[in-house]
Amino acid sequence: MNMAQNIAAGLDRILTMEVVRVTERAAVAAARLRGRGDEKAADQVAVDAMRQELNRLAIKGTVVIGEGERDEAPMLYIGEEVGTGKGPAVDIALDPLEGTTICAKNLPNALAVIAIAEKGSLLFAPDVYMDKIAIGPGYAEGIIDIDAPPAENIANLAKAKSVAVSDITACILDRPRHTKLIDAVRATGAAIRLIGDGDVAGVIHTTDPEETGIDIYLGTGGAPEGVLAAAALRCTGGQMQGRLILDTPEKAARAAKMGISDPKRVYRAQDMARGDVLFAATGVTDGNLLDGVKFGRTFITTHTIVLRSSSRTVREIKARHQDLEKF
Ligand code: VTB
Repeated sequence: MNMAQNIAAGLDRILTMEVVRVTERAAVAAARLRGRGDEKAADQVAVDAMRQELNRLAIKGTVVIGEGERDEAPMLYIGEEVGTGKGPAVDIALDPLEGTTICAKNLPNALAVIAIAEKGSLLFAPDVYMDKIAIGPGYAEGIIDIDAPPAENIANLAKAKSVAVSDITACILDRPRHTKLIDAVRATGAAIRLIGDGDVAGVIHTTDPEETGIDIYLGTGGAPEGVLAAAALRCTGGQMQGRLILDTPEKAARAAKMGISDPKRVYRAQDMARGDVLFAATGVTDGNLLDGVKFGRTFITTHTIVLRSSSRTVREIKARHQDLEKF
């Protein structure tokens, strides 16, 4: 494939390699503040580091999922232009530290995350809650339904997997708002992994149940995290449905301003992240799929997963950084 055909097929594939540095850099910065009990500080250093590295990429990027609205986030705010400006126009969804609290407490599965897609192809989601359901690849389309009772979704998944319902594990955020959901899942006999934060990782974990022990993700988390997870699922395969929770006139108005005309719409992964998508995540703390950053005496190691939707390639990059000056 020559260069022109390569670009015509979607994102420039060189970006798949370049993007790794962006999440690596953010993860190392955040990892230095693991277990210090200071969410804000850990987030801030990750944001600074990610932004610095992102601005070296040869792209004309626009942040569509970022740290917040311009007035509340001085850096990596929604609408901020990033990259050198000389390169393809792309949309970017990012979370320099997904799981600020888990990083502050030094618990598993904090990540530095980014998704890059062709211009105009990521859902411009307001920072509200999203109801989500997700399973991994290899199942017939339609075996999950966000509007079906949890028992039905779990039974359908168990049947498709040819296992008993009691062999299924659901991942759910540990929140009071999920009391009913948790009771309904427990009543089926399925197991639950309750997570404190980090539902981007929770959704991604459904794509590799043998490794992670998680078969299905259920419940309500952040909408921006929903778009990031959808981008990952577009690359690995798997099914996801999400619906924004616009339960006040203010939220509905905010969503409308962002171009959302049907407030009750169910978005599938391919509706939240369309076209060619790249996704990268580096572990900050040790997790089910990724190791956290390790600080050696003379080197730092990072573990990153890089995914691309058009080829469905899953790359794992373990890097040993010896030029410690740059961190
Ligand atoms: C989740 C989780 C995030 O927010 O989306 C969650 O993935 C949802 O919000 O790590 P609540 O905390 O209000 O439940 C985080 O926990 C933090 O951004």
